Amino acid sequence: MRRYGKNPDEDDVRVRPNRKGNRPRTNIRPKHEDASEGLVLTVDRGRLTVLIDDRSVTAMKARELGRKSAVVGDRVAVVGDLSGAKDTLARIVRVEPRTSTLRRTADDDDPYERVVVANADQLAIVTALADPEPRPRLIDRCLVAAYDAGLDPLLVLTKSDLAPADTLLASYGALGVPYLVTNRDELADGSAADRVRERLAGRMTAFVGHSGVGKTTLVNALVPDRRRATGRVNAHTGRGRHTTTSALALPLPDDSGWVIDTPGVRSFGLHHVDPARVVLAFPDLMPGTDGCPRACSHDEPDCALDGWVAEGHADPARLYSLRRLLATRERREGD
Ligand SMILES: Nc1nc2c(ncn2[C@@H]2O[C@H](COP(=O)(O)OP(=O)(O)OP(=O)(O)O)[C@@H](O)[C@H]2O)c(=O)[nH]1
Ligand SMILES: [Mg+2]
Ligand SMILES: [Zn+2]
Repeated sequence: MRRYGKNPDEDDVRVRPNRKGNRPRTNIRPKHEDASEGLVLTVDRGRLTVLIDDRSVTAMKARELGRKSAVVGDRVAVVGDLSGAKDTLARIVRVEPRTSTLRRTADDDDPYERVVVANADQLAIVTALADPEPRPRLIDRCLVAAYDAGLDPLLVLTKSDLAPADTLLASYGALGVPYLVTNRDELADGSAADRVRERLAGRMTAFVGHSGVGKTTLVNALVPDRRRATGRVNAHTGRGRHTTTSALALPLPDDSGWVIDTPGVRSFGLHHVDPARVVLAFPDLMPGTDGCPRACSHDEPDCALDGWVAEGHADPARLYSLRRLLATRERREGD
């Protein structure tokens, strides 16, 4: 089975799908009361960079953590040398319970989950309007993952200097997903960053999308003093070059939130997703599920939603959108 990704140590732990979204607390808690709290900023080959107060401390997992992984966005307890001085290495002794866990699998039939980020509360789904071509299937998949994990989605459509946004936006109208459209000129004059920043205020937002869509370009515009490398899109294949190879959390100026730049993905497998959690993102449809059979997928002949919507209780376009999202798991990407 193909395993996605180049950073096997980032969260290379086989985990059981957990339907509740949060992991149980670890039972090796009470020790290390002297430990300091920190935030995982990035993970690179088993070395984690943890922000403690205003110092970046390099740390590794303590043996007692076992196979439990710490990922970007995790709150962790750290002991040892916390000076942040060169060549020091602290130890992470605890990963605090997460408020959210964004997961994906390589494929829908692949039970191997990887955690993309922890504790994010917003998912910016970044899609280029051209170069590379937008792929609505990936947007739908990211939406499902966001709803499943309890993150608020934000659609960010880049490169409107190359192609218009209307067709793509029309197909998301009924979903009511908030969106932003950016282009090259607005990146240059700072107005794109200003508009995006408004949507990020006070939140921890993970940026995801295909390689080359402009995630890092946008993050650089938002956090200008921490420039990361960006990459040209290959003129022949129309694909990005996977320039970013590890996730990195960056604070927005003036303590106004956090952004997490992530490596471009080829796919967003949804093996772990529970349809019942996706419906929660459709509060207008929820009452209609009362008449559903047990463990209804809401995309089957016995589903009560059809009759309920036909009686006029909710907008049929909303049910259509829900079904489209649920069905994205049965279809291959790129269809
Ligand atoms: N025309 C145009 N090009 C853009 C825009 N935003 C980004 N780009 C270009 O798109 C290319 C890819 O940008 P990156 O920011 O590296 O893309 P990424 O999503 O971070 O890619 P990975 O790190 O590989 O996942 C660069 O050449 C950018 O200059 C835009 O609004 N318009
Ligand atoms: Mg990048
Ligand atoms: Zn149903």
